[in-house]
Amino acid sequence: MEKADNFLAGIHDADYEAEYLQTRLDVSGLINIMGRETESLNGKWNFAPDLYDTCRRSHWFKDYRFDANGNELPVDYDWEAWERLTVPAPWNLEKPELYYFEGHGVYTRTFRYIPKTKGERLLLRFEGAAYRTTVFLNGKIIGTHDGASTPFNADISDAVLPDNRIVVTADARRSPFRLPMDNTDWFNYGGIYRDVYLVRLPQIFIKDWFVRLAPDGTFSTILADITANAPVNGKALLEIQGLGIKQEITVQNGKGEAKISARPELWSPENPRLYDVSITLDPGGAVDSVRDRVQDSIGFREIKTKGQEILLNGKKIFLRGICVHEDHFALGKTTNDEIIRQTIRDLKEMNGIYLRLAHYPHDARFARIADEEGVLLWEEVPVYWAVVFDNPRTYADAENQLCELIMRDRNRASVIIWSIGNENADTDPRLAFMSKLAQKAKAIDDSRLVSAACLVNQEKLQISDRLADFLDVIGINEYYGWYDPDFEKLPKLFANSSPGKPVLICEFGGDARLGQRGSVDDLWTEDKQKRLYEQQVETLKKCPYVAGTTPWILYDFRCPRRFNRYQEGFNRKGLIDADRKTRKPAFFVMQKFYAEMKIDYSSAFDIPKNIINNTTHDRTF
Ligand code: GCB
Repeated sequence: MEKADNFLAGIHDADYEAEYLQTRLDVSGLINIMGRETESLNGKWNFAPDLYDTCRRSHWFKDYRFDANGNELPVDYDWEAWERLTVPAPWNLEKPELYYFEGHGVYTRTFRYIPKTKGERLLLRFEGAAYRTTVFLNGKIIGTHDGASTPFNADISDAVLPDNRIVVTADARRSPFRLPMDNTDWFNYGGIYRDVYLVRLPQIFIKDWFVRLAPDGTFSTILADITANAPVNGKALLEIQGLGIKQEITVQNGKGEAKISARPELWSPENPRLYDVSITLDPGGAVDSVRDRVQDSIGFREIKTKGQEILLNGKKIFLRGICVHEDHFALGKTTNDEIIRQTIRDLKEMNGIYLRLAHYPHDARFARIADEEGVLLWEEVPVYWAVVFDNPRTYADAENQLCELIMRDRNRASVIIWSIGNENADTDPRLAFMSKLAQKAKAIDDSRLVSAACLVNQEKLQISDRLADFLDVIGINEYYGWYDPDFEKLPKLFANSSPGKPVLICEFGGDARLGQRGSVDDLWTEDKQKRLYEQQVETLKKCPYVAGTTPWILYDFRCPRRFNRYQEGFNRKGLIDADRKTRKPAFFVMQKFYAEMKIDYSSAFDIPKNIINNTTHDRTF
């Protein structure tokens, strides 16, 4: 009997996981699905917690219930009899018994599939599942993905049948080797908590496209790169409505690029102008495939630094922002358009234009809605605290998550900064790890800034982190007046430092339990938090190299490290309660500060005279 048929064999195999790691669902297979038609697999899935990972050890997914003679075997699972959980949702909020569950879980459901066109490929797509996910279809291993917050997909064309059973194992254990590692200041939600869907694709299709304004200071060139799923030779047609662009692009070996002269209206918070972009691929006569066509709405803007300033479309900008976690009192890490739009309304009420999406990639809808709403974004990978920086596999995981995020969002004008980490001590292994990540981000995206939220050098009381040499913008987290009660260190820190680059204060703040009152010296009160914010903004606004601020944090959020009488399982540094409605007084301190910091960049659209006439759209340089 082959091992796969013996449902008991795995219990003696210490290395049982190896076979699931042979096919990785990583960035190399990731497909840009923006604007494509999808068929949702959301809904109720059967689920069982599987603490000992028996599904993978004993090959439950093969559904081997009878031996060759038809005898029923004593298998330990029963798909249909299992309880039904909602997908997408973190399992923790589905049932009280699962609240602190951090183990393996098994999900399963069935679906029907009938091909619609000849040669059609079928893609199975997950927008986010935590942390290590192994996917099986009709008894076959499809592959394994690592990372809790980035999308992954698999081409299941060769495994799909009219009637299908999909089995997904999710391993949400924390580990020092994972990203995030085992100690974080947020809740470790598990399971399939973002959308799952099918996408039908022609045999030859556009796997990825990257369309942006050339970051050359002239605002007059659009760059486009396209990649097909196979090394075809043919052509593609790029159309941009509203600019009159119809540009033919030669595709060779599956790749094509164009440099197009154009003068789009520039995207900005005040004018979030998006253009309808479409690309049609003609894979050449040799291939009998339906022509693939993708569509997207894309904004064109330039983000740069000059000395200690950040320039949006050539004009100095102060990033009036705040941090936000993806954590909702009822839905946890699952989100929807309305939650995102409300977050943006709250930001705008505070006179803000910028959000730090901490500390991992948020749902893909965020950047799409931010594009429409004119909100600038900092997006981050979970290289958080004491990562095992000298482990090559941890690095490979970090780089993969970064690349998946960049590939997902690099057509979004709203995203202006890739953050490669948060509060990591300045050691040699960390420098090697994170400088490589910074270089990677630059290599695959020339149209954004790279940053990280760094620690202050407390010994020197200085902004001096060796990673800064690899960053465009230095992010700093400082908690003067809270973790370090000596607020006077903040002005000293600024006076002691000459970073030579723009600095973003990525975090400051302190906890306040909603409704808790007291003197300005009583911790946990709204009064103390308000005073702390007043002190902070007075100091921050005088520092010439501070180019923006994102205090910690917009809403209170769940955190299993926080159990004093005011916290009760939540980090209470929000300016708005966990109910996402009730404002604390410090909210209005930021509102006032940001009203003062509004910079008029309406003149950002003044285009240098010498390029005004250069508006032909029909040629490639
Ligand atoms: C930090 C971390 C953030 C925490 C915050 C806090 O420095 O970056 O993840 O939640 O402080 O509240 O302590």
